Amino acid sequence: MKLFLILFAVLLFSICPLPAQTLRADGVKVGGLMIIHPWARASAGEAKVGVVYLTVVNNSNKLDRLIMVGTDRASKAALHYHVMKSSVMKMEPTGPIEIRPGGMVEFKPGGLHVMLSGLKTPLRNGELFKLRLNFENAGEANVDVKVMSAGAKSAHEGHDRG
Ligand SMILES: [Cu+2]
Repeated sequence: MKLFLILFAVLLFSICPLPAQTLRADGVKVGGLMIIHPWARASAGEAKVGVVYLTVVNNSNKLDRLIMVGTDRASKAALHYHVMKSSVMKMEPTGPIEIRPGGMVEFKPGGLHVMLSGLKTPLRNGELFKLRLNFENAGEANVDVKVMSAGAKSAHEGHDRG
């Protein structure tokens, strides 16, 4: 029975692609902040826009704010969020993102995201590219964004322009 359980666990682990990507306990540390699992979807064809998601955890006892984002990979990077307007999901630029002491902020499909426009080359599944994050207190962080398959439903319906 025990052997069966072990085999089962091994099997589960090997067929589930998620653990290696989402359960990484480590992240990039900057000051009291930790940036976890930055990822983007592969571009559809030659699309010039892209979206980055990530999680910021604030392990300090001071409020911090993400004030700016940037990358050499695109001509522009901006903080965006989704809003419902006349029952249509739209995206809009947002100001600085607060990360409370002991709290965390998740950038994820349908919510906060980093919008890239004017991509110099399309994002390809499996590649990494650099993203800069500037925090009010913690300063600058440079993270590797991992490009994942385009498969999942696009978070970009209702987007007017980059
Ligand atoms: Cu957007």
